Order: sequence, then structure tokens, then C-alpha cells
Amino acid sequence: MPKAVADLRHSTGRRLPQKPSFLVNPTMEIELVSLVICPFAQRTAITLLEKEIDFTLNFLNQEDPPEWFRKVSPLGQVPVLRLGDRALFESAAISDYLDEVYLPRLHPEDPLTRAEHRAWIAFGSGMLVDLAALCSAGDEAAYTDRREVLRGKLLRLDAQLSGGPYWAGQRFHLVDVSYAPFLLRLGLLTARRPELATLLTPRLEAWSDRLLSRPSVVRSVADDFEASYVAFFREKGSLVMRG
Ligand SMILES: N[C@@H](CCC(=O)N[C@@H](CS)C(=O)NCC(=O)O)C(=O)O
Repeated sequence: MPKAVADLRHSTGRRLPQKPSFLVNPTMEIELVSLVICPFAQRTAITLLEKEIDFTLNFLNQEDPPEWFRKVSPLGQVPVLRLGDRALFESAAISDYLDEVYLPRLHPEDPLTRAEHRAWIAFGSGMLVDLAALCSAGDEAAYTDRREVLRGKLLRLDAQLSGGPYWAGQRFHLVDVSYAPFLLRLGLLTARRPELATLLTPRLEAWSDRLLSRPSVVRSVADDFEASYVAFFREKGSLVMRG
């Protein structure tokens, strides 16, 4: 097991005190089922770490997924969060559940603002798909096309940012969590293709720096994350990962 994975096991959960007891069984085992390179599962890991919830991280063997996984994950996707004898799939549903049950609250209290944050989280999910498409592009034309799609979306994102340091100002929210995996990957790609640095406006760059230095984000990936990420897309004939 990679060191970073073992490190994830140590923390103590803090639960909302006023919640009815049926919401949380204090002895419930929590297990995050992940894939090393999965940005959606990374969102879940960051959320668990931010809330200091005890959990075990396990990586799925995609070649031979266990029977229980096939049952609980209808699309065969991670993350899956096992909670005792129940299980959740879909990273946004998992985050919402964790936020309702564990402190600190990472969604805004105001319902309208919370809905706006959820909408931008969904927008960020689309950007994760766009980024995977950029990584999978096998030639310059496809790569450039994907890069420009991302540039347009990042400009939309820039227009949403507050004065910082986080999305909505001083407080860190789930919407910040949701973009950290994207920004981490973009940083790795920029080291390989320096022109990608032009995708980030100064505000986006400052936000990215702040998110990527957050301990929960640093600890949310396994030691072999970068090597696995490069290898995964290299196998697909990726232009960016070549060489
Ligand atoms: N909408 C899902 C997306 C999850 C997803 O795309 N997971 C990918 C890995 S990053 C996966 O498990 N892929 C395996 C497959 O589709 O067979 C979520 O937010 O949880």
C-alpha cells in the first residue's frame, strides 16, 4: 500500500452533535473505494480529510472487481463510499451526505448560494471530462481543440471567483474541493506543456496555489499518483504524456 494511503487512516471523526442518532452509527466502518488517478474519488478523499473522518482507502482492481462492487456501483465507477453494510456512489451525492452529517460544514448555509455552488461543482465535473479528453488527444489538432475548450471554461470560472483566497472568499467550501483535482492535474500537465500556463488567469492561479497547498489536498493522492496518471494516458497514445 502506498505511504500516502496508509497516512489517510489516522484521523478522528467529528460529527454534528445535534443530529438524530439514526443518521450516524459511531461504530460504522467507512471505506472509500477509489482508483489512483480518479479525480472524482479524490474529491471524496479531500472531503473526508477536511472533516477528519476515520476511513480506510482501498483501490479497486478494475480487471477483477468484487461482486459487491458490481452490485453497489451501477456504472462500475468509483468513488464508492461503503458505510457499514450500505454504500453510496456518485461523488456529489457522497459529498452532500458527508456534509449533512459531519462537521465542519463545507456547503454554504444559504440554500440559494448552496444551489449555486452545486451548479458550479457540476460545471467542474464537465471540466474533468474535458481535461481527460485533452490528455487522451493523440495529435496537435485534437489537443489544441481541447485546450481551447478548457480556456473558455476557465474564463467563465474566473468570472465567478470572489476576491479570494477561496471561491467564495475567506471560507473553504465543497466547491473548492471539487476543483482541486482539476487544478492539480492541470499543474502536472503544464510542467509538460508550458503553454498550458496561459489557461490560468492571475486570479485562477492564486486560487490554484492556495488549494494545492492545503494539507487535505496534498494528502489526498497516493505517492504513485503522477506516475500512474502519466502511464494511464500514455497507454492511450496521449500527445501530452509522450516522451
Ligand atoms: N459522475 C461520477 C463519475 C465517476 C467516474 O467517472 N469514475 C471513473 C474513474 S475517474 C470510473 O470509475 N471509471 C471506470 C469506468 O467507467 O469503467 C462521480 O462523480 O462519481
